[in-house]
Amino acid sequence: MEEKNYSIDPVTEELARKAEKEGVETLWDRKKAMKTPCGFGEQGLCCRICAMGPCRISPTEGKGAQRGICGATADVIVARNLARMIAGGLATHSDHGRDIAHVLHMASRDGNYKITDEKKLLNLAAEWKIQTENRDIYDIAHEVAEVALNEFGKPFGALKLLERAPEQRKQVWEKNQIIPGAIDKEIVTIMHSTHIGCCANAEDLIYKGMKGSLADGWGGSMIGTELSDILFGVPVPRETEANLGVLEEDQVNIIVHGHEPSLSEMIVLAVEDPELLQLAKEVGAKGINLAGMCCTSNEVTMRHGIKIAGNFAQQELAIITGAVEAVIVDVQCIFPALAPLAKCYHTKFITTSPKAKITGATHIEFEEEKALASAKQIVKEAILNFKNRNKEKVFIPQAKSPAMVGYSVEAIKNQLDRVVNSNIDEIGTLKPLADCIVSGVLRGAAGIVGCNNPKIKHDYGHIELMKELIKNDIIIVTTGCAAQAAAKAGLMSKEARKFAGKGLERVCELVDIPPVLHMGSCVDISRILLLVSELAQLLQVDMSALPVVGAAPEWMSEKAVSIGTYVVTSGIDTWLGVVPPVTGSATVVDLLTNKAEDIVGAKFYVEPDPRKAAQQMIERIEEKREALGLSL
Ligand code: SF4
Ligand code: WCC
Ligand code: FE2
Repeated sequence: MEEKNYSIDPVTEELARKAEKEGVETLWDRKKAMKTPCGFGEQGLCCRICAMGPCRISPTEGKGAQRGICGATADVIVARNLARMIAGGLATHSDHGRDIAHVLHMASRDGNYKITDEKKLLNLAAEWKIQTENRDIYDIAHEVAEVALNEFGKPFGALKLLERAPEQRKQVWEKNQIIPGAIDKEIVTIMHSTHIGCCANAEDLIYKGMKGSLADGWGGSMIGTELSDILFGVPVPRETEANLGVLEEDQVNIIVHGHEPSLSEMIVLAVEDPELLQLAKEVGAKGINLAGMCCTSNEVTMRHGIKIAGNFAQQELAIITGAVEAVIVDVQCIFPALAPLAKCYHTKFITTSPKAKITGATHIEFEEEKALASAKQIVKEAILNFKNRNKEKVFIPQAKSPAMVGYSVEAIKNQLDRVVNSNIDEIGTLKPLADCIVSGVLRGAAGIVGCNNPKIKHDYGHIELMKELIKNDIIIVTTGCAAQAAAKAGLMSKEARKFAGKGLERVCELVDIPPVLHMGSCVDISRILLLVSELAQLLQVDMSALPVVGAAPEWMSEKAVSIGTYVVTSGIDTWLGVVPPVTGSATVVDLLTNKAEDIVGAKFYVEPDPRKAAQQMIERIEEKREALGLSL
């Protein structure tokens, strides 16, 4: 059978061939069927905001329609579309954060959801000036949850967590009037301003997008991460395995896919239930094997070492193994294609969230009030499905890679303490990391995040970029599907230090870490913001001064647009491997890839070739080092 050439991951290639043999389609087939994408859409030049349109602006100046029927220019249409993408991403991450806040609000000593990290709760309570003395920990938790929930709709004031940014950064935001208020308000304002006949100034729309994006990174996402840690525990380093080879032939295989840990944490508990294990034995399985996809996977691997089945582009392939009894999903990044595909195998495709019902799926609503019971019911469905497995259709690729995961900021500090002489120095800080960067042992750091996108060979964008950077002594922190690519490629194993340059290799040895650190899910990019923010404060500079860069080599979602924008707005240059739909406006392109630097101290770069991107990032890092007077 012909090479598919879709992916650098042999497991993915093998299963894509199996799909072809069995006559089922995957995203790559549909990508081919899509033929050439619409040029107007690709450049952001199509507007369907009102029913006088849709209007399409000719990409050639002076030729064809130059304005929409209302008179909107290409600049306005492109900027409006981009702002709406940011609002979409901001809404998605933030609604996740809000859900977690509700879960914290219902947490109780005898309920399903409990407080796992009291210290983190008390720290946050203190930060928010919530009374903690002589109070029950659950009363404190509920008040923290209320304050968090208020961040979504409060009528006055800036978002509280922005306070964590360095002074210099806050001044940049203030000067440009992009300090966000309530999270929901920022979404509403973008939707309002981009309505027909409202804001028609491209620059102003980009500012609104930047402001909104900050309500994601330093708002909804950060609330999601903080409160998840309080509820389910701050991640610590642990071992796991990654790729579809983690599926087990003789066990009930369950995949959790989606985003919110409130569901997956309960599934993790349910699969350990003795009665359910007994049931699994009764149906002829040796046990229950739980594995994850996308960010749900990141959440449960960070906190429990649950195995990583794969990333975004592999969700169909999991079903195509023929060995998965159930794919349990909640929200975001779930292909509707899983519904018809599951029908070609025995897999049960179970949706659980009222926010994401999918035609053709089995919907079993996950009720947080009776979370564990709901989770058990869902797991039971999976077990009972084991008997329907068609052995002839089963093919589990053997390949999987060992990985160390669980590098929260707290865990990183803990690792760094290994090189601290506690008689002289304070422990529990990022100072050793700062020292390594200052001395040049590490040249800098890169945050590599985001999705898969069939416009880029699967995982190639992530892995090539990571390899180039670690070779050049740039330490990598990663989240989302990029992190899973790294885990699969073996870059998160301790042996991976051999791919690192001399300096990074030495640091990995001393601190006992891999060169690529898994920091969690996409909402956990808030962890990266805090890491960079703390480093900047240690070195008494703005975040934009640090030799630190960001990249989303295979991004695809609106969430990624919001993330990229808040990372840039936080002062970190960001490389995109996929061109965003903005090329129809020279003004918008200039704002994002050039003028942004004067405004917020960082800008976007677009480079589909990961090797070239790596060179550009290295150059940029060296420029920043020079500007800071750090050793060359
Ligand atoms: Fe056309 Fe203006 Fe309506 Fe957009 S808002 S569809 S450009 S008339
Ligand atoms: Ni985050 Fe991208 Fe994965 Fe979805 S899970 S596919 S947004 S990186
Ligand atoms: Fe995600």
